[in-house]
Formats: sequence, C-alpha cells, structure tokens
Amino acid sequence: GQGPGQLPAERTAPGDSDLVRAARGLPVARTPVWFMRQAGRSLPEYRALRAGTAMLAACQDPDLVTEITLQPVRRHGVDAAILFSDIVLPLVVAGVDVEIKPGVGPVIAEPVRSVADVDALPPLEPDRLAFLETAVRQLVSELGPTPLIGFAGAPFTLATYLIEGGPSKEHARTKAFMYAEPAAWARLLEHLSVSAAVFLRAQVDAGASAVQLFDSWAGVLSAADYAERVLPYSRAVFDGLGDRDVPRTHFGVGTGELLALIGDAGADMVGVDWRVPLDEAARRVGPGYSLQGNLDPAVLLADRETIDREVRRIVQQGRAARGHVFNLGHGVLPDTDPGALTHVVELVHELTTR
Ligand code: 1CP
Repeated sequence: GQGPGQLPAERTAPGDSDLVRAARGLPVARTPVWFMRQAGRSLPEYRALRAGTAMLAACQDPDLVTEITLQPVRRHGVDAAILFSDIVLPLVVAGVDVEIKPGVGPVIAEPVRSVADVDALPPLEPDRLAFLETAVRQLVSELGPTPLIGFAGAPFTLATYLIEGGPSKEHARTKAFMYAEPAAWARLLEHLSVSAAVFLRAQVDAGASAVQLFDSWAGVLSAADYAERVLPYSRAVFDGLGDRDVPRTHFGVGTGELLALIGDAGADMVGVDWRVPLDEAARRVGPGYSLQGNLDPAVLLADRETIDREVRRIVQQGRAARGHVFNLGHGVLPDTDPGALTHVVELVHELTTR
C-alpha cells in the first residue's frame, strides 16, 4: 500500500508529472529540472537544423518546432519540454513587421510611439494559429509522460520591444510612454494581454501541460509602478486561461523587490533569478507558491566543482519552498557546454530522489 507522502509506482500522464506536481506543491519522486532556452544555440544539433532558416520562419514550421523542442529532452533527459517559439510570435502572426536579427534579438520596423500606433496594432486572430496547434499535438504525442510547457511574453516585456523598436537596457522610452501616455499605455497592455491569452489558450487546448509567462524585463520597474501599471494586465493573461487546469509559472529577471507581486498576479509558481536565494525568495512570495530557479547561467561556464557546489546549495535552499522546479535564473548562454547541462540534470535527480 501507499503510505502518506508516497507516490504511485508509475505516473505516466504529463498532467501528473513531477513538473506539474512541484508547481502545485504536491509531493514528487524527485525535483524536476529543465532549462530556459534549453533548445537553442548551445546545441550543435540545433545549429545544424536551424541553418538556412530564419528564426521566425522556423517558429512557424510545425515539424521544425517539434524536432527542435525535442532535442534537449533527448539529449539532457530534462523533465519538461518548452515549445520552441518566441515571445514576439503573436505579434508576427498578427501581422506586425518584426524580425529577429541574429546576435541582436527582435527588431520592430515601426515602433509604437503614439496613441494612433497603439490603435493600429492588428489583433491576433486565433484561426491563424493552426501551425502552433499542429506542433503542440505532434509534440504531446512524441513526449509521452514528459510535459510540454506552453509560454507567452507578458504585456510589459512585449511593450518594451514594441516601444523601443528592439532590445534595450534602460527601457527609458518605454517608461516615458508609460508615464506620459497612461491611456495609450493601458490600451497597449490590454491589447498585448489579449493576444498573450489567445496564444496560451491555443497551446493549452492543443495539449500543453503547464504555462509560463515571461516578463523578463519587469525588474526595471519599482514595485509601485509594477503593481499599478503592469500587474493587472499580466493577471488578465492568467485569467484568460479560465478554468484550464494547468499550473502557471510567472518569471522575470531582477524581480527581487517584486516577487510577492509576481506571485499575486495569478501564478502557482514564481520564477526567481540568481540574485535572491530561494529560501529568501520563499519568504518573500509567501506559502502559497512554488519556486522555479535559480542557478546563474554563467556558473555553467565554470569548473565542475563550482557547478556542483552551486547546484547543491540551490537544491538545499529550494526545500524552503512548498515545491521547487530546478532551472537557471535566466536562459542558457549560447557558449554553454551541453555536457554541463546534462550533468546538472543528473546531479539534481541524484540529490533529490526519494
Ligand atoms: O537565431 C537564433 O537562434 C535566435 C535566438 C533565439 C532563440 C533560440 C531567440 C531570439 N529566441 C529564441 C527562442 C526562445 N525565445 C524560446 C525558446 C524556448 C526555450 O526556452 O528553449 C523562448 C522561451 C524565448 C522567449 C524570449 N524571447 C524571451 C523571454 C525569455 C528570456 O530569455 O528572457 C525574450 C526576452 C525573448 C526576446 C528575444 N528573442 C531572441 C533574443 C535574442 C531575445 C532577447 C533579446 C534582448 O536581449 O532583448
């Protein structure tokens, strides 16, 4: 029989996987681990498959998406796949002129600088997401018990690209627009929350077992501005999932001062970068949330001894949370040795197998 806290011998449904269970604060067989940007330039098989295809074209090809998404699962034995896509894809599909420039990132041909620009943004029509549904269905059938994470970019982080016209450090234009044009700002974030919800619903309805909302750059805001001018729109994205029964992860970089708010926006699990230790992060978010993180991606460029020490520390500090999904604090750096990633998966499993 099963004692308290013990698990059934076999769990084969992705909806009952360790990733989903940890995100909900349920007992797990071992701490699940995956890596943000696990599919990407650190893998030679990715570079080979992507050769000759532009990033945004690759994201709209269901067979390429399926294969690229599966590569890190096969190679590293991670506990989750994340759909190969990009946060700007809903804009692209809606018809906004966006390009992903190699070595730069998303570049917007006509940045949003006025109320009229906001009103001219085309809506995302769900019937243009057939390619996404095909990719997700193929993936779910290939992945078997391994859950697929669907994702979207949060309204604020997408707004930074639309307003700045591309990647930026200070996001000064974004903040200026937010302060100077509050009505247009509200309309822009509302628009982006609707398209993010459409994008997430398509993935979940096609079979994704969990979702993550990436608000990568939210950490540039004060807690007061975040709470008043951003959080309601991220909450609207999660609310847009309705009663779809998938755990929700909410992630940003440099969000130490925002962690409680990030949880409060409607998350089951809060993503934490390397700046705040997980035991302290658990205190900041409070008891109702699991944590995901938080190895500094740069540590993977160091020696094995350093990697192992940091992994052990994070596994230990993660026990302070009601559930822990091991991950990096941000995406895999392109020159990471893939062997280091495989090693981290093995070590986390070894340290946490009950
Ligand atoms: O030419 C290439 O190979 C392009 C590099 C690349 C890749 C592999 C980009 C351009 N996006 C992606 C895939 C991607 N983007 C995934 C795939 C799934 C996985 O994690 O394996 C995901 C989840 C994203 C999400 C994404 N795109 C975020 C949020 C996560 C994060 O890293 O903070 C952000 C901010 C982007 C914008 C973006 N797209 C690409 C780049 C280089 C950037 C960042 C640019 C910047 O610094 O602002």
